[in-house]
Amino acid sequence: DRASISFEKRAELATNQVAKQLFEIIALKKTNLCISVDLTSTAKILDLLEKVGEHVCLVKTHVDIIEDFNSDFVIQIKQLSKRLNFLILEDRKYADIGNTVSLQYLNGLYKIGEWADCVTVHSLPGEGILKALNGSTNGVSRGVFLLAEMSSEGNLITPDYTKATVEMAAKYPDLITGFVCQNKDTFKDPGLIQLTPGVQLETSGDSLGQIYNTPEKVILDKGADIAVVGRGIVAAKSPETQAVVYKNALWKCYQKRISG
Ligand code: 5FU
Repeated sequence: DRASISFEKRAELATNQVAKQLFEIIALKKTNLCISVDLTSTAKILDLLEKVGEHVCLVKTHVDIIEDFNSDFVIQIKQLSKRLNFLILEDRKYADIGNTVSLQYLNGLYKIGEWADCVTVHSLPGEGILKALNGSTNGVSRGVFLLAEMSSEGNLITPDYTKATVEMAAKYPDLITGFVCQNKDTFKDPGLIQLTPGVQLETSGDSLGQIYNTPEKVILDKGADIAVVGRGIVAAKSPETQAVVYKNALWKCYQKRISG
């Protein structure tokens, strides 16, 4: 099963170029930690990434919460991503008809397609949404993480919806980087990445329905390849120290997992 295969080997099995790059970065930097930088000022985001960027493989953004978004921010985060060797995932969770999503992806204030290596997408509207994001902008490969499950309490995703989402993804091997999901049985393809949010050491949830699991639980029981940590790091007294704590805990679990 995919969870027992090394990230090096899985890089060779990936059909989406972003998935391949991500597997390679994970193996090289020995980190399967994704930081969710849910901050509302560009200075705070860049300052945080300067400190934690070397410890993560992926940086997840929500650009529409930033108060002072501007083109210089894009230049700077791209420079950081090159220097510290991480990819950028914009967690936009597109969920409209293909034509609208294509406009949202390439236009408006954020022009996400120009700078995000990959984006999150809901399967809800059907395949047109994947046709709209056809896998490259300006000749650079792009990727999609499809939402197959969510971490929040009472979400309306059913097992049938999850299964149909995985089947939809199989038709777009060049585009799909992986799934945002919560369980190891959700998909089998070792060339795809399981990205799992809802990870924290301190607490089991928040007041708005988020559900947390520990690094051990998500990597060893739930099959996560990359764990997404937001407030567990961002709200810590020393985000840098805490990033190292999560990085080491997650990596230890991965090593245990592949050693059988
Ligand atoms: F698709 C999902 C999901 O199922 N749960 C999530 O929590 C995405 N997320 C995102 O991960 C959410 O939008 C936050 O940006 C992040 C989790 O942040 P936290 O501070 O670790 O709870």
